[in-house]
Amino acid sequence: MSNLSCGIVGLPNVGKSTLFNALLKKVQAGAANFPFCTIEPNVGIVDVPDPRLQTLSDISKSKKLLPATMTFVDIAGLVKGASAGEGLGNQFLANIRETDAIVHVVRCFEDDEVIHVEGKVDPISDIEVINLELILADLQMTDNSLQKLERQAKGNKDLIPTLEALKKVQAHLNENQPVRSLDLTKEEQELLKPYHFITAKKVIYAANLSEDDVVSLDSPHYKTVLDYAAKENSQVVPFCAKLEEELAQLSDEESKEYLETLGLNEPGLNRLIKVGFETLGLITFLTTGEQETRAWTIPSGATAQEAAGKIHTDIQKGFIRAEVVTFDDMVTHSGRTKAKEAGVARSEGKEYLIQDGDVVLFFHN
Ligand SMILES: Nc1nc2c(ncn2[C@@H]2O[C@H](COP(=O)(O)OP(=O)(O)OP(=O)(O)O)[C@@H](O)[C@H]2O)c(=O)[nH]1
Ligand SMILES: [Mg+2]
Repeated sequence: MSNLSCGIVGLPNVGKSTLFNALLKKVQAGAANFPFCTIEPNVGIVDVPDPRLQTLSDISKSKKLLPATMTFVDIAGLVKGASAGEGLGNQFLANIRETDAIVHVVRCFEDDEVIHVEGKVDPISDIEVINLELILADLQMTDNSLQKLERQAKGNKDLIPTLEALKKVQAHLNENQPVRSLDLTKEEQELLKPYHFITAKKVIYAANLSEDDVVSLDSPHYKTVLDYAAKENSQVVPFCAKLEEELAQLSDEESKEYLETLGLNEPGLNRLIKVGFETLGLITFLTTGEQETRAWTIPSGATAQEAAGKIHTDIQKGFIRAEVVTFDDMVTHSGRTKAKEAGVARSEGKEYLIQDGDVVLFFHN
């Protein structure tokens, strides 16, 4: 997958599909007030909101504007015992094995009309149910893989390091711990990559709050989620699926006005995507010209030459130099030409570490 992807998990009927639809700004997934509304997974690609693109595009009079994108996968809800076949089971987790991060939707809103599978709103207990099911799903896969690998390793000694690493994972999962909290060497991490453990991925808790609570952030449920997440170094993004659903149907202008009347400065979805970026250690660099203005996603710490490869392998191979102007300088000087005249365009070599918001022009042969 070339762009970033997130799998959405949570109990049934907590607002996963409502969130998914709001992200896509259209109704693609069925969302309704009964558990297991979603059966088949929904996959959608969302533009990463970045106001810098419009600004640059106006300066360059670009014909096209190409934001970075993020893929979201909305799957069936999990319940206690899913790994043993309860509810719809855990088979749908296979659809999010290869995503980069997990968005865990947690119900924090009270509403007697909306069915809660456990009968009452209790975010921590809900989180623990899901986290345990994710651990059990990884454990099932590990157990199966180990059986096969043990047989194969008898005839092929090269497989022994993988076997040992898997056993380490198995023991950890057996203690009800997620793979992400296991200390693994670089080698072990490489060997285990093909297994795509769900609990090795970073988690972002998306706390689904009521319309009032999302403004005041004064909900005890929300606070318990914050505390829980802090202990495992995970991020929490508060949002209100109902509100996001309404916002998604408005124009940008209307949505902005509506948010202002509520005292909010941006949609929760934008925060979710931003936090997704941070959590995965990603940054954006920009290219702009008459043809197009475009956002590119790279890992923080990527060099200019690596960034060039994002655009085309030829530019990476034949890299000569990168001419870098910061976004702010592009705005101050109304474009690259004047920025150069003002002496704020830097010429950087292949080892230069790209910074978020760099507007880059690559020279190559
Ligand atoms: N009051 C209120 N209701 C919500 C909110 N978010 C979702 N709902 C309602 O909860 C119900 C379930 O929402 P879905 O988005 O279908 O939930 P889901 O998590 O996808 O459920 P499954 O697909 O069954 O796992 C719908 O009737 C939503 O309108 C919210 O923030 N507030
Ligand atoms: Mg759903």
